[in-house]
Amino acid sequence: MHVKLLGAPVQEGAGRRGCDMGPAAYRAAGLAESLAELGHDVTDLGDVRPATLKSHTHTNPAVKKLDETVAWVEALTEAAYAASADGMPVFLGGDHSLSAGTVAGIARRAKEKGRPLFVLWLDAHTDFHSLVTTESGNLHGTPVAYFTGRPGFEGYFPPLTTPVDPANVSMIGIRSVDPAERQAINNAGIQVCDMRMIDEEGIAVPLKRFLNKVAAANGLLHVSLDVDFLDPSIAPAVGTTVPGGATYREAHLVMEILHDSGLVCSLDLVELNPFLDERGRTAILMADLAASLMGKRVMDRPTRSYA
Ligand code: DIR
Ligand code: MN
Ligand code: MN
Ligand code: MN
Repeated sequence: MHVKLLGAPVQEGAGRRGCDMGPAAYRAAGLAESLAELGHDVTDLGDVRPATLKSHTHTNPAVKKLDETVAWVEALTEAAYAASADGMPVFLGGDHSLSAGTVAGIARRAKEKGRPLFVLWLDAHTDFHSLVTTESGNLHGTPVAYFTGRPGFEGYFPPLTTPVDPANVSMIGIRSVDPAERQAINNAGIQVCDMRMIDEEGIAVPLKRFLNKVAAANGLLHVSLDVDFLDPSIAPAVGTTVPGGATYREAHLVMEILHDSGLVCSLDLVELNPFLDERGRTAILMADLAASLMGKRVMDRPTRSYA
């Protein structure tokens, strides 16, 4: 597989500074080298640069850093579209607002390839606010609403050419949902596997259910991995820790099953804030999880064993 690393040093969507150091931390953690060791052809395309700033003012006074976020989403949409012509783009974040761009660009590419795009959202949060409903004003809480075509972005974010069908989105690991998001998620019909479901069913069952749906539709799958999907005890370097997250083995199992599925076309690694890390441990864990998704394993197994 030709893996293309693209740095997306976006920090304006998060409430704390430091996510702009994420791409450098993944490089220091040896992500490129560990993927190359697995036999992949790895190219580091360097960092994406934001588009030219345009000035917008939103009627919701809570909204923060709108112009900066729009400039990133614009540039990342084009970068994701270009990089997904062939090979597998891996976006090194950067806060989660970057996924408004990466998913929009990948969706445009999938449509050209005649394949439906599915999105697996691994996160403590649903990130389903619109510019109107966000209370914190941190735009990393909005990407899923944008790329599924939820109203409330027109005139600010780049016009969306190819919205992702909300029925093709699955969220796993969820444990922090704001009231406005809860209502909008239910209306949109997005599948949410919250931590209680994981406690009761295990993490593999809902994941395999979703992957079977992707495979049956001959779909492509974009994976968006937020550091706060993980329990803060193993992944402290994130601005929005929420207790009760995925364990070390649950997270690796998800990645291993994703690898076996052969369905993943692109990946976001988001919300790593190296300023909050402990000697790089969160960066190293995220890089190890990416390696599991790209085929690192203990013992060989037949592929597509998820069915
Ligand atoms: C909260 C926290 N729902 C907000 N969101 C996120 O600010 O909208 N934290 N995405 O990572
Ligand atoms: Mn997120
Ligand atoms: Mn989150
Ligand atoms: Mn949120």
